[in-house]
Amino acid sequence: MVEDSDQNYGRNVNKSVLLKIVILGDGGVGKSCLMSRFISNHFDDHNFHTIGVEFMNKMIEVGGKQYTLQIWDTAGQERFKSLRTPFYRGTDICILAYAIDDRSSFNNIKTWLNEFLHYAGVKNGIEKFPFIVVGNKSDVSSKDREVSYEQLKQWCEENKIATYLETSAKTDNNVLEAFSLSVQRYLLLKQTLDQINFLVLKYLHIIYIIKNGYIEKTKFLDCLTI
Ligand SMILES: Nc1nc2c(ncn2[C@@H]2O[C@H](COP(=O)(O)OP(=O)(O)OP(=O)(O)O)[C@@H](O)[C@H]2O)c(=O)[nH]1
Ligand SMILES: [Mg+2]
Repeated sequence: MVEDSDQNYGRNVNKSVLLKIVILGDGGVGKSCLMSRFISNHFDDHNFHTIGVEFMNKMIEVGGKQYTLQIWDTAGQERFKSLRTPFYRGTDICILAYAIDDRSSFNNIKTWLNEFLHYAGVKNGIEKFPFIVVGNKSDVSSKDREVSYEQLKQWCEENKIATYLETSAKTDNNVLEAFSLSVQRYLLLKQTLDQINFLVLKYLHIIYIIKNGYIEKTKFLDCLTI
């Protein structure tokens, strides 16, 4: 997360939060289409695979506050692994995508999760990082569906991921909701982490204030004014 602020005569006139989001998943699940639907409300029925990574920015309002989402669309094909993984570091939110008419792309979500955890250097555990699992192509007919919503729900519960939904880049179903939900999840987890990172401990007659893992100050109870 980066806070951008423009100073004007010492006043803070503009403050926006930049969040880096990466979209991961097998080739062909619709990652690039999800990004272009969200960025420019456009759907292209093309068949070009992404090579490496591409990123685009878009502003979004969540809870009355503006966020600039920097969305990194990655190449899902295995041969591009070395081109995409260096971009995982510094990610704020990770979208794990599969296509509901492609069972193997759903089975591979775990591999994508592990690849991200490894290269992004996530140490706090899955449940403390904002992941969102997206089952794309929800517009396909029921006879072509290979993964049910129940299976998505069950997989996410088993893997401690609280945020998931089905989308369609083609019919514009739940696309804005997916990005908005991911920011909400990010904010919720950040709030919880901030609380954990600010602890006031009382031990014997001394108060310890622990902020971001460091002991910031200690005071004797007698002269305490926090
Ligand atoms: N029916 C349907 N087709 C979709 C949807 N989203 C994408 N597609 C189609 O799926 C194909 C692949 O879409 P892409 O967005 O290029 O897939 P990708 O995940 O970016 O693939 P890589 O770049 O190779 O990793 C294209 O032919 C799209 O038109 C959707 O919501 N519904
Ligand atoms: Mg692509």
